[in-house]
Amino acid sequence: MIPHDPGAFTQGLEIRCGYLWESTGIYGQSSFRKTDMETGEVLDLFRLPDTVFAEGFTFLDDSTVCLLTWKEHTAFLLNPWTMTIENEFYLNTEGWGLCYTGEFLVQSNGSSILRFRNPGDFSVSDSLYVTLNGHPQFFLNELEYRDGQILANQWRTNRILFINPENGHVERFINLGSVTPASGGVLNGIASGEDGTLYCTGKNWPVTLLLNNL
Ligand SMILES: [Ca+2]
Repeated sequence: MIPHDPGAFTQGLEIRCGYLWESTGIYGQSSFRKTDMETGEVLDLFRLPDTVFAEGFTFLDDSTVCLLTWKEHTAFLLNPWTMTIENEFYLNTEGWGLCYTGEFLVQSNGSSILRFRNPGDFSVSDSLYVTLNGHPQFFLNELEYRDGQILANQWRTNRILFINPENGHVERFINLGSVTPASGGVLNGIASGEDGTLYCTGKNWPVTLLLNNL
């Protein structure tokens, strides 16, 4: 494990270009951060306007980040190196989690539906109804795309779901309850490393877990 800023109300986590990137929420405190993958140190921090509650994000390419807001009906495009807002899209739902398949942005909004959006204009291309053994899975939150699967934190649980993007079936899930730190809030951050290691953290957690062989 590596240290994690316990003041970070984590909403999104992703690894890119050798750094661990993070978004944090709360009105007046929302931020996008570049952190060190080995020490957890915050190396750069962009503070969003006080009127914005930041949510999940994903990289579209090495210099473009798409960042959701919760209820502000806006998705920002950021340059992560200059930490500047370069564009924005209208978002017609609540924004929760986001990942990128290389073709589509995949967005959650706390329901059991994932929306596939075109990265050029944020228009909806398709929707995916997520089920486990036929039962809808609600409160889908932070997302990560890895090896052809969509990984999703399920809000207020310690579960990470592994979802088939073709049919929405949860093919398996893991429960991190036994390794969740005693202090802090809910699990809410999944990032996939190049060697397959999953970096997992949560809202106000003191650590980020490094999980292998999952
Ligand atoms: Ca993620």
